[in-house]
Amino acid sequence: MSKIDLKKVDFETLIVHAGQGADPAYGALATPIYQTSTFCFETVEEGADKFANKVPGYHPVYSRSGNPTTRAFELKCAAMEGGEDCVATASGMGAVGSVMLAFLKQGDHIIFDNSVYGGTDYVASHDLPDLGIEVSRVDTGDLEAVKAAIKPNTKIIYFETPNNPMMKVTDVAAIKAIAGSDIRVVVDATFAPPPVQHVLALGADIVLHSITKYINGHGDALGGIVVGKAEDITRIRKHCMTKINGCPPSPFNSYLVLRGMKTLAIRMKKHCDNAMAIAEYLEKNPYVKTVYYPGLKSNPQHELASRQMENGMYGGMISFELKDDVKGLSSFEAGKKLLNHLTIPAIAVSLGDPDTLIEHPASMTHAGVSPEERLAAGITDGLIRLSVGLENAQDLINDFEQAFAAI
Ligand code: LCS
Repeated sequence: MSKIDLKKVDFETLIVHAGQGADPAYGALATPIYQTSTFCFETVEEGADKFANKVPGYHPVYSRSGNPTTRAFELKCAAMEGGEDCVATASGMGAVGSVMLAFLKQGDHIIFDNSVYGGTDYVASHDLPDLGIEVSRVDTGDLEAVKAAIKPNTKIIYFETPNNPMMKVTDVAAIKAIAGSDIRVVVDATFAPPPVQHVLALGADIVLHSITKYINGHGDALGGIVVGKAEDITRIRKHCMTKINGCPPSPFNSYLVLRGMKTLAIRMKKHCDNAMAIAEYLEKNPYVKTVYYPGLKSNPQHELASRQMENGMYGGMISFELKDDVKGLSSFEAGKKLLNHLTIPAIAVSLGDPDTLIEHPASMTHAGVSPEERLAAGITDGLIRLSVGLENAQDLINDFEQAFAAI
């Protein structure tokens, strides 16, 4: 383990070293991939003691409940978020599902933001009600509506900030003040991981991420994490992640994420700088009706975003909508042409990759959300979502220029 006092160093240093150090076996600097399903005991007594947690230190017994490569990844993520502990999962949805099953039972109530990732929306609209869990959908940007939705059986308030795909920012501290100590505030911060924001410090009880996105950052592994108080994380790990969900990440994927996270600080800065340049370009473009990016001064949530997000960074995600009369085409038809003419962005879902990705939420990430719910959340058929990559910003702008010209 690293000897550095992580409390005394900047995030740029912390993210390189946290959770890692010379490996105890041979001193390897890069954390080895412990590609094993099980771990041997010298004696029956040692096995029994390890299962009974009577052995000090980290002592994995079976890779579903613990693996040294995955543990290094978890410890790095706990340090990244400033939380007591972390549990890693095989995907972001594994993290979402494990939190739900750990803290909700039949008859409980959860307040969900009215606009979340399509997969999470399915959990709120179908899976939880099927289990006898009451779900209220409210706009968590409307604090009075959140207050009014609270019931005696409310256990969780759940939202993404910024949210997928509208970039709506929810005031974490204000929601926690409404929730009080009995209701857990669970925040999906996938769209803006540290160092862009630290939602536990703002008052969230639990933060989760799809690390498939920025945290791994290379578009080559799925994964999820949940960070919070040690007691909560133990409950999620023991009762859900390792049991009913059974969804640990593979040691190889944990290794990939550890590798990717070494550059998280510099990658996020570049994603944010590029996104700001492109949002400003799109805002001035005569064919664009609206740009959704909290970094823009014209964004109605810019002041809140500036309080909640750090060091002038607002994330690398932008959504925008074209005007309805672009060369005689509807916003949707013009948008399709624009995407088909771009040469640098890949037409693909997911986000947070080095490559710029562009997609159409209504037919892709949010196709499973009902048209009424989509419209209520602002997801029109003409909305386009852009995950700004690490390429040169001017190259991306030039590509947009030629694609707009070709519509
Ligand atoms: N939370 C958010 C905010 C997400 O955007 C996603 C996936 C998940 C959770 C689930 O994570 P996964 O299981 O995929 O690791 N979002 C996707 C998207 O916008 N395009 O493709 C996947």
